[in-house]
Formats: sequence, structure tokens, C-alpha cells
Amino acid sequence: MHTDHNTEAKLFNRNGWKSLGADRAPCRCHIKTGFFLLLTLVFLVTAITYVSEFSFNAVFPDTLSKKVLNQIRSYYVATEYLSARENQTTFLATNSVKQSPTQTTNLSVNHHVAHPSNYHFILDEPDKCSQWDPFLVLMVPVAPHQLEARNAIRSTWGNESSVQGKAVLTLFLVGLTGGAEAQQKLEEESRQHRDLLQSNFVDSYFNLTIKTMVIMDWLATRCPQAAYAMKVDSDMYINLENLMTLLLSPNTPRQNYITGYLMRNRSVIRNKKSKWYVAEELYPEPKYPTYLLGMGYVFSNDLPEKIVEASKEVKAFNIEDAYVGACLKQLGIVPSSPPDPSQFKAYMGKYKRENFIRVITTILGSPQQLKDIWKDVKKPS
Ligand SMILES: *[C@@H]1O[C@H](CO)[C@@H](O)[C@H](O)[C@H]1NC(C)=O
Ligand SMILES: *[C@@H]1O[C@H](CO)[C@@H](O)[C@H](O)[C@H]1NC(C)=O
Ligand SMILES: *[C@@H]1O[C@H](CO)[C@@H](O)[C@H](O)[C@H]1NC(C)=O
Ligand SMILES: *[C@@H]1O[C@H](CO)[C@@H](O)[C@H](O)[C@H]1NC(C)=O
Ligand SMILES: CC(=O)N[C@H]1CO[C@H](CO)[C@@H](O)[C@@H]1O
Repeated sequence: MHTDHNTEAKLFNRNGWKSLGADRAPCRCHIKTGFFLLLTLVFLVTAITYVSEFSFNAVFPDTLSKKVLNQIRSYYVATEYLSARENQTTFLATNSVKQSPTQTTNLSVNHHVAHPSNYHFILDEPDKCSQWDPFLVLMVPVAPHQLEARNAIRSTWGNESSVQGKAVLTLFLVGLTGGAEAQQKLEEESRQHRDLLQSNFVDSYFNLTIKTMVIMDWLATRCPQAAYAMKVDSDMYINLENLMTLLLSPNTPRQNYITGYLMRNRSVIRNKKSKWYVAEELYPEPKYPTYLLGMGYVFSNDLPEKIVEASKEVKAFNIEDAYVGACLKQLGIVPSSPPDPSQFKAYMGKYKRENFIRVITTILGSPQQLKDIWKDVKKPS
């Protein structure tokens, strides 16, 4: 989800959207400018409509699909949006988290801000995996207030406890809530569903790298028995049958395996206005190593422990999926392309049932859409 930086940055750099009118003479050109803008808009809408009939991945791998994906994502993260620029310093400081003496973590370990040793669980399900013995664990990072998204998942793919005879477990990870009342509600929800994990970092868009590393820590320490895990965002559709078929295939490695939507040769965004801006102090190289788009990536469950360990050597930055990519590079593990890359789709375009029957995962627009599509896909044909 942090990936469309390229396109967006370019668009902003060239003042394509924002200051078109301002750049072009402050004269009588208003009408002309307006007309030009309108034309651009009409063209874009037409292009989007046209392309959405096809596979976005195939037609516009790096430009328009990314922009659209971006827009879908923006709805979700808008409320959590924080000025990345002003908050880069958080990730620069090592040991920026004040340790309380009552904390269970090892106080002598002072890693960078994203290392999970800095945090502890407030809500935990430490026995869930020994009780459930899952083959696959779906780990969903979500903001505390996104109850609707959690409930949509609970009534769809999160409610599939067994797929092709293999146990599947879905858990949500949140950070700190804003206040006591929200915390109380969350604890109630936890008692009711027993599927919430909460860690004591500030829950924000900027802090998604911390969230991901805490997910890896939970898998490594509370669920080593699982064979595979998936980090999957709360606005995703998952076809568990297809995912299970991939995981049970004799060609799928049981170790050092990670797959999803591959991001190759991606530039780091240095435009300070971008949401995906990363300072050179945090990440000096101009390109990210190959990584998997954060919307949903699947991995053999030996990796979480290795990633947490490697992350001690990899300075934190705020692009969670690229950060995991940097840890994989440190480990010398190369992300795998899925047997059918079109099964990990950023954007599906216009709803077609047969596409959702074929795919493994794709981004949706709303929790309601997940419920609607789920119902439609599950109905006997
Ligand atoms: C805490 O971490 C230090 C340094 O990594 C290690 O030497 C020590 O054994 C750890 N203590 C505990 C209780 O885990
Ligand atoms: C989950 O599925 C079971 C049937 O398998 C159903 O009884 C239950 O209501 C479902 N839970 C939700 C939250 O939809
Ligand atoms: C990220 O989390 C850390 C640890 O809770 C916190 O100190 C920091 O303020 C957070 N940053 C943002 C931007 O939320
Ligand atoms: C990587 O991207 C750069 C432009 O940013 C391009 O010049 C180069 O050819 C690309 N390399 C590969 C292997 O695609
Ligand atoms: C501009 C901005 O959003 N700054 C945020 C940086 O992070 C702190 C928490 O560490 C927030 O309180 C600020 O609002």
C-alpha cells in the first residue's frame, strides 16, 4: 500500500494536479485552464472505466492501477494520516520507548523503535495456537476503531476455521486506543471473540512498521507450530480455498518462503509532501530491495523469528512492507513470485464473480463490500 509513491510523487512534482491553474498565467486563462482540467478529468475517468474491465496488473503495471489503488487506500488511512516528515525522528532514535519497570520485556535490550522487544502485549491469546493447532494463521493489522472491518472479516474469511482439512486461525492486532472508554470497548470485544491482540505502541499509520514487527514477534513466540502465516490488511478479500491450494502444493517450500504481489526496483520517495516520504538518514539507498506489497503476503512460519532477529541489524523506517523486504535482504531470502501472479491483485475493477473465484487476495472498498461479495461468491452456482 505504500507503493504508489512513484506515481503520486511524479504527479505532485510536476504540479500536474494542484497548481496547474496557478502556474499558467494569472490572466484570462481561467476558462481555458478549467476546460483543460475538465478534459484531463474526463480522460482519466474514461481511462479508469475502460481499464477496469481488464486486469489492472496486466494493462498498466506501474501507473494508473497504482494511482487507483492509492485512492482506494487513501479512504482507509485518511483518518490515521500523520505528517511523516515531522515524525521521522521517532524512528531515528534508538530506545525511544520509555520502559516501565513492571514491563516483561528485557530491559537491557535497546533496539530501534520498531523492534518488538520495546513493546508488550496488553491483550494476548497466548494459548490460542496450542489449542487450535493451526496450519495457517491470518494476522490482520487494524486500527482500534475499525470494528466494522473486524466484524466483516469475522463473518467472512475470518470465520473459516478449517479449509481442505487444515485448521486456520484469524487474529487482529491493534496498538493503543485513544482513551479509557475505547479501551474498555476493545476489552469487551476481546472477551466476546477471543481474537484480539493489543500491543502498547501508539497506533498510527506512521507506526505500521512497528505493528508488522509485533505481528512477527507474536507468531515467533506464541505460534511457532503453525506451518504458514499471512499478514493481511483489514480491507482485503481472501479466497482461502485458493490460498490453501497454493500452500498444500508440493512445489511450495515449507521454509524461507514468502510470496505475494512482488514490488521490484521501487524508488524511495524523497518528496517531503508524500505520505511515503522516507528521509535519507532512515534509508540512504535510492531503491528498496524487492519486497511484497503490504496488502497481503504469505510466508512459511519459520520466517517471523528470523525477521525479528534480522531487524536488529536493519534500521527502522516507516514503510512497513519495504522494511520487511529490507529484513529479508539482510537474511539473504529472496521473495518468490506466486505460481500465478494474477492471484494477488491490487485492484479488480468492476465486480465479476469469476474473478473472485480465481483470485487469492485483492483489495476491497468497504466492509460491506466484503460481506456482499462473500455472499455472492459462496452461493451455489
Ligand atoms: C537480556 O538481554 C541481554 C542482552 O541481549 C542478555 O544478555 C540477557 O541474558 C537477557 N536477559 C534476559 C532475562 O532475557
Ligand atoms: C461462523 O460460521 C458459523 C457456521 O459455520 C455460524 O454459525 C456463525 O454464525 C458464523 N459467525 C459469524 C460471525 O458469522
Ligand atoms: C509510534 O509509536 C511510538 C511507540 O509507541 C511512539 O513513541 C510514537 O510517538 C509513535 N509515532 C507516531 C507518529 O504515532
Ligand atoms: C529500475 O528502475 C530504473 C528507473 O528508476 C530503470 O532505469 C532501470 O532500468 C530499472 N531496472 C530494472 C532491472 O528494471
Ligand atoms: C504532525 C504530526 O502528526 N505529528 C505527530 C508526530 O507524532 C506524535 C506522536 O509521537 C503526534 O503526537 C504528532 O501529532
